[in-house]
Amino acid sequence: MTRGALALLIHGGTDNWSPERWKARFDQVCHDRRVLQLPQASFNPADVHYAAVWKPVPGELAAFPNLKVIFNLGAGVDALMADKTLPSVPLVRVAVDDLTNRMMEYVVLHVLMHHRQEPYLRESQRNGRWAPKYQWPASAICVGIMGIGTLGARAAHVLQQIGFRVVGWSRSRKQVEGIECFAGGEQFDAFLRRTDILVCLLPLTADTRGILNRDVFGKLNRASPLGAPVLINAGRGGLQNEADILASLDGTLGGVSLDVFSREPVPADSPFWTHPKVVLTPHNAADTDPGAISRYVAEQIARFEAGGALENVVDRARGY
Ligand code: NDP
Ligand code: OXD
Repeated sequence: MTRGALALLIHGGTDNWSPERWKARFDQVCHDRRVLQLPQASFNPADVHYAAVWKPVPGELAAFPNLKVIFNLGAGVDALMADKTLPSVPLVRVAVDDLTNRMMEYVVLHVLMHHRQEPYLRESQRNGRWAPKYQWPASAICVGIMGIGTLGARAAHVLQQIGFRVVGWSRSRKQVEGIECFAGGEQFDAFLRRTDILVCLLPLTADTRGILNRDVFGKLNRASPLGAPVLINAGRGGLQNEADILASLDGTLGGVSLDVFSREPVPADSPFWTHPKVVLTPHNAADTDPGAISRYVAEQIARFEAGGALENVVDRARGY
C-alpha cells in the first residue's frame, strides 16, 4: 500500500533548524513513507497527507488538498495561528520529555542565578572586589510560574524539590501537590503579590499578548528578600512590553532573564544586549531535538492510521 507522504516545511534560520538534519531523522523513522523536504522539484501536492512544520510561510500549507494532520515541530503554535489560510485539520504541538526537561534546566538555572545573586558576584569579580552578600535559603523565595502547563508544571516540581516556595497561575484551576495554584484574571493579583521571581511560560495568544508590563511588575512582592523582584521570560517575546521592562529596571525589577523577544534576532542596537541587569539568551531555552520529535511524530501518525486519537491537539479557539 502507498502511504501518504509527509512534507517537511522548516524555516527556522538557526542551526538547530537545518532542514537536512530533520529530513535525515524523519527518513529513519518513516520507513514506509516518502518524506519530502520542501521546496522539492517533483512531487504531487495531492500525495501529501501530513506536514511537519516550523514557521512555514503563511499560505504554504493550503497547497495540499489531502492534508490530514499538521505537526508543529515546537511547543508554541503562535506563528501558525497567525496564518488565516491554515487548513482546518488537526494541529498537533510538541509535548515530549526531551523538550520539557530542557526547559526545566533553563528555568532552574536562571532562578538559581538570580536567587544566588550571580550577576552581582560576577560584576564584583570583574572589578576585583571581595564583597560577600548574604545568601538567602531557597525557602525564603517564592517563585511564581505563569503557565502551569507541560513545561511550567515540570519546572515547578523541580524548583519545589530544591526548596523554593512555588505558586502557579493558569487559565483553568489546577491541583498540583505542594504548589499553591491560582487561576484566571480574578486571582492574578493575589498570585503576583506572592511572587519574588516571576517565570513566564505562557503561550502567546490574543489573551496573553503584552501581559508582562509595568502594571504587572509593580504588583510583585515589594518586600522580596532579593531587594526587588525578578522576571524570567522563556514563553514568547510578544508576551512582554519591552519598553516597560527597560523602564522597570530602575528598581521595580531587580533583574531579568529573557530568552525571547519581539524581534529575533535582537537588533544590534537594542539596549537588551548591554544592560547590566539583563541576562539575554538567543531563544535557546529548550531546543527541539530532531531525534526525539521525529519519533514523536511518527508514533502519532502510526496511532492515527490505526484509528487511535492524536495527542496534544491544539484548541484553535483558545489559540494554544
Ligand atoms: P501548555 O499548553 O502545556 O501550557 C500553557 C499554560 O499556560 C497552561 O497552564 C495554560 O492554562 C496557561 N495559559 C494559557 N493561556 C492563559 C491565560 N490567558 N491565562 C492564564 N493562563 C494561561 O504549553 P507548554 O507548557 O508546552 O508551552 C508553553 C509555551 O512555552 C509555548 O507556547 C511556547 O511559546 C513556549 N516555549 C518556548 C521555548 C523556548 O525555547 N523559549 C521552547 C518551548 C516552548 P491551562 O492549563 O488552564 O490551559
Ligand atoms: C517552541 C520553541 O515553541 O522552541 O518549541 O520556541
